[in-house]
Amino acid sequence: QGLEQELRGAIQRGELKLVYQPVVNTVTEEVVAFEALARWVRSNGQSVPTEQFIALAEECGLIIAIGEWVLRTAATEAAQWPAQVRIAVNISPTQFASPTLVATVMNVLAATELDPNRLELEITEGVFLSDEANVDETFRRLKSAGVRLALDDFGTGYSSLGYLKRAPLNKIKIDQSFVRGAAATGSTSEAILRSIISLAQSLKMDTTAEGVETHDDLNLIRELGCSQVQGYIFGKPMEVADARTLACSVE
Ligand code: G
Ligand code: G
Ligand code: MN
Ligand code: NA
Repeated sequence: QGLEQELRGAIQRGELKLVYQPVVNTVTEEVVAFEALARWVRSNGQSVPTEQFIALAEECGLIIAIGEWVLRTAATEAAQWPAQVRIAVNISPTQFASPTLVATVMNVLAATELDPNRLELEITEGVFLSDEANVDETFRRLKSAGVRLALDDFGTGYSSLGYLKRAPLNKIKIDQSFVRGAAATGSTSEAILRSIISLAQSLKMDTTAEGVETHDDLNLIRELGCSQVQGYIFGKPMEVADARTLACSVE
């Protein structure tokens, strides 16, 4: 209750910010994108874990306003980067189901003049639980706008395979639970990784392995043909100024 009331004014008080984590080409090790991740530092100086305030925002409907702020802020920033560096933004299921999502995306693209192809929306399987016709119509309109779509946290939900058929996805982000420690002896993750990557390749989708922290895991996912890596090995979520410097160092 109290926290919800506080979150309500957090945007106006400037308490929300975005940090940016690099996504790197597995082969060239060049930065190809950044994922924008929201942070909330309360007026008392305490940080609220992102999962916690995003869940709260989903429950009380604030996610629409917060999500719009995230999109606008991230797109404004990315519009200043070189053209080959994309920006990925997380879209929660309630936000995706909102009748205003497509208009908001179009509006942000127009205002920032960001190339739609440089905007990647990360959705989770939760999106598919809403009204089917609406969801499919939203996919259709986003696709025709030229925006890219990635399926986040892949492997952790239900019936992922049907969703791959239904949505015009450009990318699968393989959940950290399949990536971290995959190269360790006796790990069963390698077989799962191999299958996901080969499935994505047959469907002409990119893959990002999330949560790569060690050289062993990096080497493994590279051997398996995963196209991109995101993890502490290449960079933690960073402040906007550092992201800009890194983005602008890409040739
Ligand atoms: O960055 P961190 O590990 O704290 O993120 C925790 C969770 O919060 C992740 O699942 C991430 O996808 C989600 N998240 C981070 N930023 C946003 C955001 O701007 N919008 C939504 N919907 N989720 C976000
Ligand atoms: O659910 P989503 O994939 O959007 O969440 C991504 C989150 O995972 C980021 O917020 C980031 O904090 C976290 N993350 C990214 N790379 C690593 C990593 O290499 N190790 C760990 N422990 N967490 C990571
Ligand atoms: Mn994500
Ligand atoms: Na994820």
